[in-house]
Formats: sequence, structure tokens, C-alpha cells
Amino acid sequence: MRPCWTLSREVVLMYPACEHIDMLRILVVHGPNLNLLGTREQSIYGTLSLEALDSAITKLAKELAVEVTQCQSNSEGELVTWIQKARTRYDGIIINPAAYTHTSIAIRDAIAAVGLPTVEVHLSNIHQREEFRHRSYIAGVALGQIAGFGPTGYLLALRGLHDHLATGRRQEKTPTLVTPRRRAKGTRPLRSRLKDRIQSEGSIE
Ligand code: CA2
Repeated sequence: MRPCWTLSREVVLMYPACEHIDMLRILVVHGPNLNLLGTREQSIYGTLSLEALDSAITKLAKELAVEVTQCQSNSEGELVTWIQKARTRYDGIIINPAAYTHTSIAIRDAIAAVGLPTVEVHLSNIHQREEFRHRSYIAGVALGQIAGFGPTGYLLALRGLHDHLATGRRQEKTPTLVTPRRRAKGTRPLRSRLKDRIQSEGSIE
């Protein structure tokens, strides 16, 4: 994260700010076969299409002033790549890994590697279904899991993740007061050294 520096008399206020500090960005990832939503198995997954589900997510995101991007893939590798890329572009992830929930160590490792708060969502209550759906490789690296609420589960996830991130952001936004250390003999004051760096580099990263 790029810090902005404010120089003032003997104190340096450091804001770990960046361009999107006011707009949280969340990636919504839909796993395999979810593109078929609303067309088959309606007794389990409901009648809403994926497009309609994404619209409902976008509508709530606007109310919460969150930027959302949705994506769907039937390929495990593509899902892993999107999760990896999310590290520098998003603040959090909502994912329904679908059948990969129960098989994919690769998706679990990707989520663990990026370290972004991630909410696992399932339309159905996987714990009430066949034994093989009870195990989730994702749950252990997720912030939380929501299952059994149908499309509403995504909206609950968005509210929960927004709340989690917004609380963190409020803490982050509080400037950290850095008081100058006693200067070693012969060295120039920090303020003067920073000024030099700003002049030569344009900004301080
Ligand atoms: O309940 C969920 O959301 C699931 O993640 C859905 C997966 C299933 O493998 C998980 O165990 C639980 C299946 C997604 C397939 O979605 C379809 C939707 C409509 C028609 C056919 C499949």
C-alpha cells in the first residue's frame, strides 16, 4: 500500500492511503455449472438466473458504495488465476466454488496465498445433502461460510464482508503518529531527508 506523507513541524503523519480508500472493491467468483442457474435443478438451486443474481448483488453493492466485479468459470485453473490476480485489485472475495468446494486444494491454496478476506457461499445447505458435500476445502481459509439461504446468501456475504472491511478501514484511516527518534550524530533530520527524496523522486513510496 502506498503511503502518503504529510510533513509538519516535528511530527510526520503517515496515512496508509491509496487511490481506492473510499471505495471497497469486492470480487464475486462463481464456480462450475453456476451459469446454468435457473434453468435446471430448480428445486435445489431456485429459479433465479445467474444474470439476475449478479444484478441483485450489484444493486446492494451500490447501496453499500462497494465496487463489485462478478465472474464465472467452469475451469479450476481460471478460478485460481482470478483469485491470484485479485490480490492487488480487490479488498475481498465472495466465492461459490460449487463442486470444487469439495475437491480443490488449488483453490484453497490460492485463497490462502492472496490473504484476502474471503466469504464462501452456497445456495443449498451442503451439510444437509450427500456426505461428499459436507467437506469443504475452502472453509478453513475463509472468513466465513454461508449456506442454505439461496441467492440471499450472496447478499448476506456482501453485507458481512463490507462490515468486516469497513471496520478495518476505519482503523486504518486513523493516522499513525510517528514521533521522530533521537537523531544519530552527524545525520540530517528526517524531514530534510524526506524533502530531498521527494525532490529527487517526485513522491515517496
Ligand atoms: O449449493 C451450492 O451453491 C453448491 O455450491 C452448488 C454446486 C454443488 O456442487 C455444491 O455442492 C453446492 C453445484 C452448482 C451447479 O449449479 C447448477 C445450477 C443449475 C443447474 C445445474 C447446476
